[in-house]
Amino acid sequence: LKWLLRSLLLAALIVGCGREEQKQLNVFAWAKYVGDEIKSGFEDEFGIRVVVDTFASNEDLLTKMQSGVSGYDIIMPSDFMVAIMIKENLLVALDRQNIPNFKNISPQFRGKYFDPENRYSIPYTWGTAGIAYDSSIVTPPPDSWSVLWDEAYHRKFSMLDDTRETIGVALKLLGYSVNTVDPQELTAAKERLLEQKSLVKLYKSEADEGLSSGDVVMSHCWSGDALRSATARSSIKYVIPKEGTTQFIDTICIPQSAPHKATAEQFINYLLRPEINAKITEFTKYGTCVVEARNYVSEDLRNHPGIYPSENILSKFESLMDLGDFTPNYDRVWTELKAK
Ligand code: SPD
Repeated sequence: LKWLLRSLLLAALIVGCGREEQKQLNVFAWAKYVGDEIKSGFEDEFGIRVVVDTFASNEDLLTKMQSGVSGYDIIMPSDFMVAIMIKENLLVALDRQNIPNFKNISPQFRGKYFDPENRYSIPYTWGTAGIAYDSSIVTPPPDSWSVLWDEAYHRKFSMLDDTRETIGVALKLLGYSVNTVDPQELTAAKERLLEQKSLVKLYKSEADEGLSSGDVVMSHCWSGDALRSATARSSIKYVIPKEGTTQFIDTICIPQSAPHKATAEQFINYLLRPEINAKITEFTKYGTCVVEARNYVSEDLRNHPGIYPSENILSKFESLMDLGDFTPNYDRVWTELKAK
């Protein structure tokens, strides 16, 4: 009898733990990337609580994942960071049978260089980096990255707190590739950023916040965040400088250390339903990869080229690439800039 009782107790504990494990999904995302409606829709339908923490740069996300004890089930690295994480064996190979809604993803967004068979990543959003500015104050309207070196805007603008993007601005201004591995070009970019530093009010990746509050009049900003701040302050406009820019695809991945892998795949599948995916567009103001979602978004976003790009736009700008062994050189420039 003792043996039977002990077995029953053990079985109850196992079932209990199993259930407990299924009840929470831990998401690590960019700021304002997973809206309350998306979260609560999943929670209500599946009875699983969704907890979202945020990070501000791909490098911060990588550091967290390298520590190996994050507890996150879903992470959202950008393109080049997916390549790095695959190389470092930090991502789970997805079981497509559990993600049948993968079929809803437009061919335009599949098979990109960083994960040619989408074994590890599902595209979540896409966008560009540019300049968001208050058109009632910044005149004439800027058309070049050089406005971010203009003394007239001394401590009135912000730059992204992002190694590759911000070094990328200086590289573009100098006419170089954002993926240069030429040490002299990188040094030239560093010098431009050091010259600029005293003009910069702050380095911040949530650039929409300063623009919406009026704390800054101009920002190096990602497209969706620019659109978000334009909803708060209608005089905000967004421009892609004539020297060119970066475009990115942010993705959804499951880290190797995820405690709830099956639930994570269930969540990914849920996000790829057109009517749910439309809510991502509405909330983040970024372009998404599910074409059918267009039928569910509001009229003003439905024909927005920043949300639904023409066929060629995703090859028009430069994507950040994994620079392999050269990456620490960028990290050193960034550390030096931030320390000055
Ligand atoms: N608030 C959402 C910001 C999304 C940023 N995407 C980052 C791309 C980095 N290359």
